[in-house]
This record gives sequence, C-alpha cells and structure tokens, in this order.
Amino acid sequence: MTPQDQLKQQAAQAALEYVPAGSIVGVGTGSTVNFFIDALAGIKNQIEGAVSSSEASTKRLRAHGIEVLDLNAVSDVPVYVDGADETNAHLQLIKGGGGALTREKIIAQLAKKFVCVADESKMVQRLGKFPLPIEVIPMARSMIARELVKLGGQPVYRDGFVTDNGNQILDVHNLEIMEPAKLEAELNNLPGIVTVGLFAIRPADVLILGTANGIRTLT
Ligand code: ABF
Repeated sequence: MTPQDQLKQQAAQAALEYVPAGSIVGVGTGSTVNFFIDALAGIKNQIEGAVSSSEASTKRLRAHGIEVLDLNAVSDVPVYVDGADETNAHLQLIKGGGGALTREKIIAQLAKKFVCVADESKMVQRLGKFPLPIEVIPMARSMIARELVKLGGQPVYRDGFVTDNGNQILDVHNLEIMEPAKLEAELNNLPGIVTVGLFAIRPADVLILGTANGIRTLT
C-alpha cells in the first residue's frame, strides 16, 4: 500500500465513529470510500443497510453482504461518508473526478451529517486547481462549454465517459473560484447543467484528514 493509501485508509477507518448503530449509511465513491466500505463490513451487523452514490460502490457494498437500498425508500440518512478531490478550510469541496457527482450531491443533501474523508493532499487554500467537473445533458454540452469560457474557464469534454445517469462531463480548467457558493449557484441556473462538482452551498459538516502526524478532524 502506498503511503497516500495508508492516509486514506486511516481517514476512512476514523469515519466509522460517526456511524450510528441501526442506521442507513450514505456511501460515496472513490478509492478513499472503498477503504470506508471495507471498514464498514466489519460492523455490518450493527447497521440497517446503505444507500450508494454509484454502481461501483453498490457492487462493493453488496460483495461485502451489506444491503443497498433504493434512495426513494429511505427518508432518514443520519450520515453520509464520501471523499473529495479538493477541500478548503471551510469544508467546501470539489468533487466529481470519479464522475459520480450527481448521486453524491443528492445523498449529501438528504444526509443529516456529511463526513468527508481524505488524505491531507486534498486540502488547498483556494479551490480550482483540480478541474471542476460539471455533469451536462449531452445536447447542451457545447452551449454550456461556451458559457464556461465566458466565465474564464477552459472546459474539456471527458471524452468517452458516460455518467451513471447517461450524461456527459465537462472538466473546467483554470477557473478562479474566489466565491465557491456564488459560482455554484450561478452555474446551477444554467439549463443543461445537471450538477456542478462544487459542494459549497452545502459543504461537508466534518472533514477527517489522514496526515503524516495522524488524524486531523475539522468541523
Ligand atoms: C468521489 O471520489 C468524488 O467526488 C471524488 O471525485 C473522488 C475522490 O476520490 P479518491 O478518494 O479516490 O481520491 O468522492
């Protein structure tokens, strides 16, 4: 295991503390979350089941014998655990590098507590070095791309990638994200955009960072 993977695993393991007994657990996507799913398997008899943000996570949860429920059948998700591509000190995030941003944002919205797990390399002063993923309806892709250029970004079509929802992704490079929540709201208003990979209007509630000096928790 690489040193970075060890930090991801430490953060993922620490997130178990936030899982209430008897609850339905919201589960994100990505390599850090994969460590969380593996850790969750150790306490699977203490939870009722999971809701999942991607086909990949669903498969891994089921392989561990954890029941995955349809989100429409669930009204109460006490905790959602997910990774991030970048986080700032306000726990505002860029997500969607793995392309699962829409389902991630839906579960984050429903969850009472959003616990973000990451290694320390994800912490930045200002969001935007990681290209901002935006899920778009295919017919709107070029129109949206032109709007993003007007905002100073350089959108790149994630060629050959189709989301779990049948849509496409634009990765927007070189955006100066000075006010994340404002930009998120502005982009949410453009027809054709399904989901913006900025999680700023609803940031994480807890950030668990794996660092070389151990776990660092921010709230
Ligand atoms: C998901 O997985 C995404 O929103 C984000 O793109 C990614 C983080 O992946 P990893 O944990 O592999 O760095 O949480």
